[in-house]
Amino acid sequence: MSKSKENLQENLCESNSLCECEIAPNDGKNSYYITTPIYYPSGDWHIGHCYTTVNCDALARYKRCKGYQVIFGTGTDEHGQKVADVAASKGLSTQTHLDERAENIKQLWKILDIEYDMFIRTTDDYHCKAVQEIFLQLYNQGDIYKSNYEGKYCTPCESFWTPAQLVDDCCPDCKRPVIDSCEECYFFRLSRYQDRLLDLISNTDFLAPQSRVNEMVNFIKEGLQDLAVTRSNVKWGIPVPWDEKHTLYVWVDALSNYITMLGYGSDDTTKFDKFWPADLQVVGKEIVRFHTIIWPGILMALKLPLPKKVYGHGWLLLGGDKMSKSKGNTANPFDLVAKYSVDAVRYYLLREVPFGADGAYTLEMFLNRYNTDLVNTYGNLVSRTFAMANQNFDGIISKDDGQCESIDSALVEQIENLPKLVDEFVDNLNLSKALESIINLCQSANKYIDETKPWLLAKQQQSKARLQVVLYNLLQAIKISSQQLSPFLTEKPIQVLKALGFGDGVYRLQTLDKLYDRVDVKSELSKAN
Ligand code: ME8
Repeated sequence: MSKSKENLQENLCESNSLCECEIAPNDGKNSYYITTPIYYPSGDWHIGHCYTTVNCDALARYKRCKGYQVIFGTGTDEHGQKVADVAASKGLSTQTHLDERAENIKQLWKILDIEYDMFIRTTDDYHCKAVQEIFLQLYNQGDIYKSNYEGKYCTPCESFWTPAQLVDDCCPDCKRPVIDSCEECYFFRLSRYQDRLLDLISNTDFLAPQSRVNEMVNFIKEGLQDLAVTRSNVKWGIPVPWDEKHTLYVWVDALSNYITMLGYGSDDTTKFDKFWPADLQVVGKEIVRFHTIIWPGILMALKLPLPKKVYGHGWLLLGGDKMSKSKGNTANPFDLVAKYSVDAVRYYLLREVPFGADGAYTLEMFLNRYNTDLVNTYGNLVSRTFAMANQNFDGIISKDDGQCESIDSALVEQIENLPKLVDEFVDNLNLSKALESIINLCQSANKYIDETKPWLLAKQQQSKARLQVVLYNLLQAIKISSQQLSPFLTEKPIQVLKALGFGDGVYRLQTLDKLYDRVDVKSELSKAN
């Protein structure tokens, strides 16, 4: 376990944490394997990559808190002509370019507090070797055969298309022109698995959200073609072991990462035996087809269990008219974290756009979300309550049974209901709603302050006991909301939990710096312009 992971668990546990009681316990099965796509190191990493990864990280953290043994896997997809071309255009060797990009994304995950357990690079030796084993097995059992490919090829997407799939004679994915391709290559007998794939997608929960199912069903019903899975003119790829003038075409190589990362095809399959099949594979909607048709097709051929769920989330739209070149750096995640904090960036990515849907990213929306929810609601609740508890009780507040009033019960009920509510939202992968419900509790607690007027109670000696009840309830709201926030936001909620000094039913507050600084949106926007 990494140091930071240890600290997190410790802090959570010390503070009567999620893992002990507040998150509903797990369902008896104690392993959980979650993956992101492995990303192409062809351009700069942007907040779209962070979107998937932060969401998976929050889920992984949540599951760890519930007591699951989690493997959260991510990595980089390093083969293909495109990366080789990008390296060449920078005057770098392909390997040098890839090493730099992999280091850079690890740096990004570090500043975003992404606690991955496995990071795979498809140029890793163990992966290349395992992929060759997989390919050989598929060939030996007749799932791979050699033939001539004649059709259309999109070089930027590295995708083969049939003429019927083209849109206006262009690639249906990127809309760029395709070239005629005629070459000898190896094919995967995907057509063999058509009926089973149709059944999988139409009749099970394999693909979510439901809105993506129809498109895949229609695609399969049009008839699945066998798939060209090697190229003969791409040098930067894994060679076909028995026919080295062919290299494996990206998808068989890339998709296999999800099992080679666990040791499949190596001498040590302990992790694979324990963690496969994956519980959740999260991908952007543009690669749902690869993950719900080609990937299960390959697994069926290998006679391996299928992932329990593939979730195709929507896109953060970065190219809206508000994003101009001169503003480009505002969407640079390194800059965003440095300027506005890791909590701010994670919060935006988890809260703003419901997971299945598309949504725009703008600096303005990002800053407003931060100001409204983190500064004005959560941060403000914590600072007001800490200030009053310190002023009136030297920061030591215990539960006083006598003085409960009807205005307290609604807040107490909301506090008690929150863990279950969050749990249900997380189960449905609705992290945005989970966060909304936590911030709602903070809003209610702020309203409770306005209504109970603790500053007036503080003025009279005879209302001191009542003031104590009010502050205790507020600290409970802070404790529960911070616990619930801690898998999502990695910085401040943990500090708050520590500073609450909760033990044996008593809060012994410690010093706590201001959580979040309000940002002047207008001036930030004008600086960015
Ligand atoms: O497709 N909004 O890699 P890739 C939301 N190597 N998510 C986004 C996004 C956006 N604007 N932009 C990127 C590949 N993503 C392959 C995958 S897996 C075996 C191989 C996220 O670098 C989203 O998860 O193009 C998307 O699917 C992925 O990055 C694409 O990353």
